Amino acid sequence: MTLVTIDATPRPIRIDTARTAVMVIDMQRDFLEPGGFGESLGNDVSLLAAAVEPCRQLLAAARKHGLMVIHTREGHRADLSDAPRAKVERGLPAQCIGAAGPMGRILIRGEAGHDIIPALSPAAGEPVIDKPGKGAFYATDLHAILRNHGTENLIVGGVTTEVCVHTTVREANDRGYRCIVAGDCCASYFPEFHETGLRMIAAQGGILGWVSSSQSVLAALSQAPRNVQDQQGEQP
Ligand code: C5J
Repeated sequence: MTLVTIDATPRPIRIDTARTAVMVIDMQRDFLEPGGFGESLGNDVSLLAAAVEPCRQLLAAARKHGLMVIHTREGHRADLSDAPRAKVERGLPAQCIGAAGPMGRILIRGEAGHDIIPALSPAAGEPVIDKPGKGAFYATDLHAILRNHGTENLIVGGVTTEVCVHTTVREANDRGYRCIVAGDCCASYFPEFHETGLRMIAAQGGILGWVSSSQSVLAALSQAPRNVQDQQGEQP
Protein backbone atom coordinates (compact mmCIF):
# COMPACT_ATOMS: atom_id res chain seq x y z
CA MET A 1 0.00 0.00 0.00
CA THR A 2 1.31 3.46 -0.90
CA LEU A 3 -0.78 6.37 0.27
CA VAL A 4 -0.42 9.74 -1.43
CA THR A 5 -2.48 12.91 -1.22
CA ILE A 6 -3.58 14.65 -4.41
CA ASP A 7 -4.47 18.31 -4.26
CA ALA A 8 -7.96 18.58 -5.73
CA THR A 9 -11.29 20.37 -5.68
CA PRO A 10 -13.44 20.35 -3.60
CA ARG A 11 -10.76 19.02 -1.23
CA PRO A 12 -7.52 17.02 -1.35
CA ILE A 13 -7.95 13.27 -1.68
CA ARG A 14 -5.77 10.53 -0.17
CA ILE A 15 -5.44 7.42 -2.32
CA ASP A 16 -3.63 4.12 -2.29
CA THR A 17 -1.71 4.02 -5.58
CA ALA A 18 -1.97 0.22 -5.63
CA ARG A 19 -5.76 0.60 -5.83
CA THR A 20 -5.72 3.37 -8.41
CA ALA A 21 -5.87 3.24 -12.19
CA VAL A 22 -5.15 6.00 -14.66
CA MET A 23 -7.75 6.01 -17.43
CA VAL A 24 -7.22 7.86 -20.68
CA ILE A 25 -10.46 8.19 -22.60
CA ASP A 26 -10.70 8.12 -26.41
CA MET A 27 -7.49 9.99 -27.33
CA GLN A 28 -8.07 8.71 -30.87
CA ARG A 29 -7.16 10.11 -34.25
CA ASP A 30 -10.91 10.18 -35.03
CA PHE A 31 -11.39 12.88 -32.39
CA LEU A 32 -8.07 14.75 -32.48
CA GLU A 33 -7.10 14.81 -36.15
CA PRO A 34 -8.71 16.35 -39.24
CA GLY A 35 -10.79 13.94 -41.33
CA GLY A 36 -12.23 11.90 -38.47
CA PHE A 37 -15.45 11.63 -36.52
CA GLY A 38 -14.99 14.88 -34.57
CA GLU A 39 -14.48 16.95 -37.69
CA SER A 40 -17.34 15.18 -39.49
CA LEU A 41 -19.63 16.66 -36.85
CA GLY A 42 -18.42 20.17 -37.66
CA ASN A 43 -15.94 20.58 -34.82
CA ASP A 44 -12.57 22.34 -34.71
CA VAL A 45 -10.41 19.38 -33.70
CA SER A 46 -7.38 21.55 -32.93
CA LEU A 47 -9.09 22.48 -29.64
CA LEU A 48 -8.31 19.03 -28.26
CA ALA A 49 -4.53 19.30 -28.72
CA ALA A 50 -4.05 21.02 -25.35
CA ALA A 51 -4.77 17.77 -23.53
CA VAL A 52 -2.08 15.72 -25.27
CA GLU A 53 1.05 16.80 -23.38
CA PRO A 54 -0.62 16.69 -19.92
CA CYS A 55 -1.89 13.18 -20.75
CA ARG A 56 1.58 12.15 -21.90
CA GLN A 57 3.07 13.32 -18.62
CA LEU A 58 0.31 11.65 -16.61
CA LEU A 59 0.90 8.35 -18.42
CA ALA A 60 4.66 8.57 -17.93
CA ALA A 61 4.22 9.19 -14.19
CA ALA A 62 1.66 6.38 -13.84
CA ARG A 63 4.02 3.93 -15.55
CA LYS A 64 7.01 5.12 -13.52
CA HIS A 65 5.14 4.58 -10.26
CA GLY A 66 3.50 1.30 -11.28
CA LEU A 67 -0.13 2.43 -11.43
CA MET A 68 -2.48 0.48 -13.64
CA VAL A 69 -3.08 2.28 -16.95
CA ILE A 70 -6.21 1.78 -19.05
CA HIS A 71 -7.06 3.27 -22.43
CA THR A 72 -10.44 3.45 -24.11
CA ARG A 73 -11.50 3.83 -27.72
CA GLU A 74 -14.96 4.66 -28.99
CA GLY A 75 -15.85 2.76 -32.15
CA HIS A 76 -17.98 0.18 -33.87
CA ARG A 77 -17.82 -3.12 -35.66
CA ALA A 78 -17.26 -2.90 -39.42
CA ASP A 79 -20.79 -4.20 -40.08
CA LEU A 80 -22.21 -1.55 -37.70
CA SER A 81 -24.19 -4.24 -35.89
CA ASP A 82 -23.32 -2.65 -32.54
CA ALA A 83 -24.09 0.91 -33.67
CA PRO A 84 -27.59 2.09 -32.78
CA ARG A 85 -29.37 3.54 -35.80
CA ALA A 86 -30.20 6.58 -33.66
CA LYS A 87 -26.45 7.24 -33.32
CA VAL A 88 -25.51 6.63 -36.96
CA GLU A 89 -28.29 8.68 -38.51
CA ARG A 90 -27.22 11.83 -36.66
CA GLY A 91 -24.20 12.44 -38.96
CA LEU A 92 -24.37 13.92 -42.44
CA PRO A 93 -24.93 10.98 -44.90
CA ALA A 94 -21.52 11.37 -46.55
CA GLN A 95 -19.73 11.67 -43.21
CA CYS A 96 -21.67 9.50 -40.80
CA ILE A 97 -20.24 6.62 -38.75
CA GLY A 98 -19.04 3.97 -41.19
CA ALA A 99 -18.56 6.37 -44.11
CA ALA A 100 -15.18 6.39 -45.88
CA GLY A 101 -12.85 9.20 -44.80
CA PRO A 102 -9.18 10.08 -45.17
CA MET A 103 -8.32 7.93 -42.12
CA GLY A 104 -10.51 5.01 -43.21
CA ARG A 105 -14.13 4.43 -42.27
CA ILE A 106 -15.25 6.86 -39.59
CA LEU A 107 -15.30 5.48 -36.03
CA ILE A 108 -14.82 1.88 -37.14
CA ARG A 109 -12.54 -0.50 -35.24
CA GLY A 110 -9.37 -1.41 -37.08
CA GLU A 111 -9.35 1.75 -39.22
CA ALA A 112 -6.52 4.27 -38.89
CA GLY A 113 -8.81 6.92 -37.41
CA HIS A 114 -9.82 4.58 -34.61
CA ASP A 115 -6.23 4.32 -33.36
CA ILE A 116 -5.01 6.14 -30.30
CA ILE A 117 -2.77 9.05 -31.34
CA PRO A 118 0.91 8.00 -31.51
CA ALA A 119 1.96 10.38 -28.69
CA LEU A 120 -0.23 8.43 -26.27
CA SER A 121 0.16 4.89 -27.60
CA PRO A 122 -0.66 2.17 -25.08
CA ALA A 123 2.37 0.38 -23.65
CA ALA A 124 2.56 -3.41 -23.84
CA GLY A 125 0.11 -5.04 -21.46
CA GLU A 126 -2.05 -1.96 -20.83
CA PRO A 127 -5.73 -2.82 -21.33
CA VAL A 128 -7.47 -1.05 -24.21
CA ILE A 129 -11.24 -0.99 -23.80
CA ASP A 130 -13.17 -0.82 -27.06
CA LYS A 131 -16.52 0.72 -26.32
CA PRO A 132 -19.53 1.26 -28.56
CA GLY A 133 -20.98 4.00 -26.36
CA LYS A 134 -19.92 7.17 -24.67
CA GLY A 135 -19.44 5.57 -21.26
CA ALA A 136 -16.55 3.11 -20.86
CA PHE A 137 -18.61 0.76 -18.66
CA TYR A 138 -21.47 0.27 -21.12
CA ALA A 139 -21.14 -3.05 -23.03
CA THR A 140 -17.50 -3.59 -21.99
CA ASP A 141 -15.56 -5.67 -19.44
CA LEU A 142 -14.05 -2.59 -17.78
CA HIS A 143 -15.79 -3.08 -14.42
CA ALA A 144 -14.62 -6.71 -14.24
CA ILE A 145 -11.03 -5.72 -15.07
CA LEU A 146 -11.01 -3.01 -12.40
CA ARG A 147 -12.63 -5.20 -9.76
CA ASN A 148 -10.24 -8.07 -10.42
CA HIS A 149 -7.36 -5.67 -10.00
CA GLY A 150 -8.75 -4.30 -6.73
CA THR A 151 -9.13 -0.81 -8.14
CA GLU A 152 -11.04 1.73 -6.05
CA ASN A 153 -9.86 5.03 -7.53
CA LEU A 154 -9.67 6.32 -11.09
CA ILE A 155 -7.56 9.21 -12.29
CA VAL A 156 -9.23 10.24 -15.52
CA GLY A 157 -8.22 12.25 -18.58
CA GLY A 158 -9.21 12.28 -22.23
CA VAL A 159 -11.78 13.64 -24.61
CA THR A 160 -14.26 15.04 -24.69
CA THR A 161 -14.81 16.45 -21.23
CA GLU A 162 -18.57 16.74 -21.33
CA VAL A 163 -19.28 13.62 -23.41
CA CYS A 164 -17.17 10.48 -22.94
CA VAL A 165 -15.21 11.66 -19.90
CA HIS A 166 -18.37 12.81 -18.12
CA THR A 167 -20.39 9.73 -19.04
CA THR A 168 -17.59 7.44 -17.86
CA VAL A 169 -17.12 9.36 -14.61
CA ARG A 170 -20.85 9.20 -13.92
CA GLU A 171 -20.91 5.46 -14.60
CA ALA A 172 -17.84 4.94 -12.41
CA ASN A 173 -19.21 7.06 -9.58
CA ASP A 174 -22.42 4.99 -9.49
CA ARG A 175 -20.31 1.83 -9.36
CA GLY A 176 -18.45 3.07 -6.29
CA TYR A 177 -15.17 4.32 -7.76
CA ARG A 178 -13.60 7.57 -6.56
CA CYS A 179 -12.98 9.58 -9.73
CA ILE A 180 -10.26 12.21 -9.85
CA VAL A 181 -10.45 14.08 -13.13
CA ALA A 182 -7.19 15.69 -14.22
CA GLY A 183 -8.74 18.78 -15.78
CA ASP A 184 -5.87 19.77 -18.08
CA CYS A 185 -5.74 16.18 -19.39
CA CYS A 186 -9.27 16.68 -20.74
CA ALA A 187 -10.53 18.87 -23.58
CA SER A 188 -13.66 19.70 -25.50
CA TYR A 189 -14.61 21.20 -28.85
CA PHE A 190 -16.55 23.67 -26.67
CA PRO A 191 -14.27 25.37 -24.12
CA GLU A 192 -17.28 26.50 -22.09
CA PHE A 193 -18.55 22.90 -21.85
CA HIS A 194 -15.08 21.83 -20.68
CA GLU A 195 -15.07 24.42 -17.89
CA THR A 196 -18.64 23.75 -16.86
CA GLY A 197 -18.17 19.99 -17.13
CA LEU A 198 -15.29 20.11 -14.67
CA ARG A 199 -17.23 22.36 -12.32
CA MET A 200 -20.18 19.96 -12.41
CA ILE A 201 -18.00 17.10 -11.20
CA ALA A 202 -16.60 18.89 -8.15
CA ALA A 203 -19.68 20.96 -7.24
CA GLN A 204 -21.88 20.11 -4.26
CA GLY A 205 -19.01 18.70 -2.24
CA GLY A 206 -17.79 16.55 -5.15
CA ILE A 207 -21.11 15.15 -6.33
CA LEU A 208 -19.43 13.13 -9.09
CA GLY A 209 -15.83 13.18 -7.92
CA TRP A 210 -12.77 15.38 -7.61
CA VAL A 211 -11.10 17.71 -10.10
CA SER A 212 -7.33 18.01 -10.06
CA SER A 213 -4.55 18.61 -12.60
CA SER A 214 -1.73 16.62 -14.17
CA GLN A 215 0.84 18.57 -12.14
CA SER A 216 -0.98 17.92 -8.86
CA VAL A 217 -1.14 14.21 -9.65
CA LEU A 218 2.55 14.19 -10.61
CA ALA A 219 3.46 16.03 -7.39
CA ALA A 220 1.48 13.50 -5.35
CA LEU A 221 3.02 10.51 -7.12
CA SER A 222 6.49 11.89 -6.53
CA GLN A 223 5.81 11.19 -2.82
CA ALA A 224 5.54 7.50 -3.72
CA PRO A 225 8.39 5.07 -4.36
CA ARG A 226 9.00 4.28 -8.02
CA ASN A 227 8.09 0.84 -9.25
CA VAL A 228 10.68 -1.85 -8.71
CA GLN A 229 11.44 -2.57 -12.39
CA ASP A 230 12.08 1.10 -13.02
CA GLN A 231 14.54 1.31 -10.14
CA GLN A 232 16.34 -1.88 -11.22
CA GLY A 233 16.89 -0.44 -14.72
CA GLU A 234 18.55 2.66 -13.28
CA GLN A 235 22.30 3.30 -13.42
CA PRO A 236 23.90 3.73 -9.95
C1 C5J B 1 -17.84 12.10 -28.56
C2 C5J B 1 -16.20 11.30 -27.00
N1 C5J B 1 -17.68 13.36 -28.21
N2 C5J B 1 -15.16 10.48 -26.94
N3 C5J B 1 -17.07 11.11 -28.03
O1 C5J B 1 -18.69 11.80 -29.38
O2 C5J B 1 -16.35 12.20 -26.21
